[in-house]
Amino acid sequence: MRPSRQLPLMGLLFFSLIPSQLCQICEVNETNFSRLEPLINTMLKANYTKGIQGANVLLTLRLVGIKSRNLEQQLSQQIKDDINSRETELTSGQLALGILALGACENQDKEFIRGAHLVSKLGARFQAEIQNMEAHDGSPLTNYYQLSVALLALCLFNGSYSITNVTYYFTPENKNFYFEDQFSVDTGAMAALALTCVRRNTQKRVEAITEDKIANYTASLVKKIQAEGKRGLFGNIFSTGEAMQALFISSDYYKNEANCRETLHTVFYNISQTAFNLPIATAQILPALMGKTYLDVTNPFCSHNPVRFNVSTEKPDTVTPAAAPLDILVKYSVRVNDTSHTEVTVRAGSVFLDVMKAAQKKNETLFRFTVEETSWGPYVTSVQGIRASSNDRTYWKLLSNGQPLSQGAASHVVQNGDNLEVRWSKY
Ligand code: CBY
Repeated sequence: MRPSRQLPLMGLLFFSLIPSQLCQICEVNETNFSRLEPLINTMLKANYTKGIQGANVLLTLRLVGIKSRNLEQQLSQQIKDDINSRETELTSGQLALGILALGACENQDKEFIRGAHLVSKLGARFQAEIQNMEAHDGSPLTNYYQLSVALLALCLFNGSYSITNVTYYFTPENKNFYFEDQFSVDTGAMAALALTCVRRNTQKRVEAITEDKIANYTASLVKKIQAEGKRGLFGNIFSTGEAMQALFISSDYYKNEANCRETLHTVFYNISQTAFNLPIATAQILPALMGKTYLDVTNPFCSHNPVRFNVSTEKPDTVTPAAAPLDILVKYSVRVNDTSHTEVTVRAGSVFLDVMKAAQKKNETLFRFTVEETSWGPYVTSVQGIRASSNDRTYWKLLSNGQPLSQGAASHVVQNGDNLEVRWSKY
């Protein structure tokens, strides 16, 4: 190749390297890799996830460079089958995660993305979210977490979206960044990642004023994330991985090594307490712990250095139950305007959902309910026939002893004497 042709190539390479060099990464070093083993094992058990719900796990396997050919093939096949068979039912965020997973790093699934025109279909899905906001007082079909993942995937895979819409709808003051006046760190982090991609892509193609606007939104979102920081966590343990990614790319928070130590210390503690026993929870924290962000998905050096973990084939320690399974007694209530109370007996170690089932068995009219499977487990969609609605921003909130749960109905373990409640609420 003649030097004159090499020059632009070198320039391209140089520019593609710059963003990652500006990052202030806080990653686990090799001496501490053993602490991540429970996470890797949870991911490798993810062959129980169904269809598109494995997208987050596949994305992380590829991004982090965990080599497990069987699992990778199995997840990729399930995702493609699901997209083929029920594409129109998939939400914007599900389709976007599917694209990110199938298109992450160099692999053969890219052809499927092209052949099935997934990126232009995602563009239409993003448009439908915006139309819904126009018709329903600013509420999207799903939520801003999903809109942000959709924008991120469109941006990374050269889809089309309108910059005017982005600057109009992604102002950090938009109500969709908040649930009951509480800033959603998960949502803000995902939006900060998407907006950073948009800003990097639009440089020199749009007016400086637009670029400044997007940069300001990102800075403001990151500020709000930091304001939700507590002992190294942002929001809660389940939002911290994605918050770390946002902080890597648009803040100098982790320039301070003490901040990095504090986050890793708390995360390691939570790993030891089995906080990450769902594959999705693991998938959302692992990229950050390995110094990666979702923006690396299309980086030519994506997973260039695959990591080698000593993956144990031993079964993880399970908590040994007391000799005989004990029964426990809990209170359960459903609150709309009035409250319906009951008391049920369930086995020790039962989860919130078991209590709901026991109450339903006792009184179908008062306690009947429906759920929908999500990657975080069942989401309660209706109780007493009253259905949650994105357009009205209504949902069934789960509480224990007056406090909202930080886990879903099938994960939260109940204790003897607990006062459990599902409350008709607005976010
Ligand atoms: N993913 C999504 O669309 C979900 C986005 C998310 C921001 C998500 C948290 C964050 C993430 N990292 O995935 C989210 N939850 C949303 C948007 C919502 C709203 C869903 C409604 C809508 N229109 O989309 C809503 C209603 C505000 C909501 N979450 C409710 C709940 C409660 C569910 C109760 C029920 N009816 O079943 C619950 C249990 C809180 C409560 N006390 O009632 C809840 N969420 C929790 C706890 C969580 C966390 C789960 C943690 C865990 N270990 O199980 C969460 C990670 C998540 C999932 N919600 Co919401 C937030 C956190 O704690 N960091 C994209 C899609 C493609 O997969």
